[in-house]
Amino acid sequence: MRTSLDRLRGKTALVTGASRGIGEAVARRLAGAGLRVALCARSRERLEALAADLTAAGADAIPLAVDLRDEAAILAAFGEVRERWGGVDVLINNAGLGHVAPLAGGATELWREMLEVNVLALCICTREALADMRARGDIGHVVHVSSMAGHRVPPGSGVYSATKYAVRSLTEALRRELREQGSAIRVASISPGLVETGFHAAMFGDEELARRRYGEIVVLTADDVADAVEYVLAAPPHVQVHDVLVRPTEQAF
Ligand code: NJP
Repeated sequence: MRTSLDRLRGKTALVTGASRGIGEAVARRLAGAGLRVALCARSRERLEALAADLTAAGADAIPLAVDLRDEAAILAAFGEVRERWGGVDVLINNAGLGHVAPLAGGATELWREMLEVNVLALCICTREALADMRARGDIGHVVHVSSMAGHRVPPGSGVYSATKYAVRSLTEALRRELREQGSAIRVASISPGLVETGFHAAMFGDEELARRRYGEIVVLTADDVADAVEYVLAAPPHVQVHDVLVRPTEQAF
């Protein structure tokens, strides 16, 4: 199987959660391969710095400061990409978060945020990207960055895990919808295990705790996940890599 993204040179990718971690690594990888990259997240300054960095290296990148809990802001971001580049060919639904919010006693607002970003925004972005892909020859690729928590339930991760099980079912549902419609658009889900990013510091509100967690075993890097995204996107059009699970070798659960 070819492992080069050459076929996608000049195409447009929109990456959510591009301000750091896995999203940033994927955005860098795609820009390096010659795709135009729209960078979405809330942290405007980080996106502007990343876009400037990628542009200085010869890529085409735009920062789109968007809170994915705000549908109007999502629609405006897609509108901007359409105006500038004609629409999206590759969507990387990567933005996501976890909260410590148990089913017994957890705060509704924390559950709501996980559901809105991890599930609802992913659906809205997918719908908007599909409209673009249809208008651009009914071809394209949607990649969800899901989680191993969508394949088994880690202790204490109730609603977070539920959001990632939802992503798993949404991946298969979209694959079926697209097949029924005879579309050439492909969909994939990538489920990482433990990856060293800002995720756990944000989840626990404690950088030291996150650092200790990442120090217990040799964990994945954001680049390891970008490798999986590249593998999925580089598959030739007749090959749909649908479900990728990537754990650190030492991860037990
Ligand atoms: O996490 P982190 P990762 N609107 O916290 C953005 C999954 N995963 O890279 O808005 C817009 O460094 C946030 O941007 P900002 C995980 O579930 C990870 O590890 O500027 N954007 C940032 O760019 C997630 O789906 C691990 O704060 C919003 C990004 O999301 C994906 O990997 C394990 C937003 C989060 O970056 C990437 O996470 C696993 C909003 N409302 C699955 N809220 C792992 N790291 O171990 C957040 O199984 N973002």
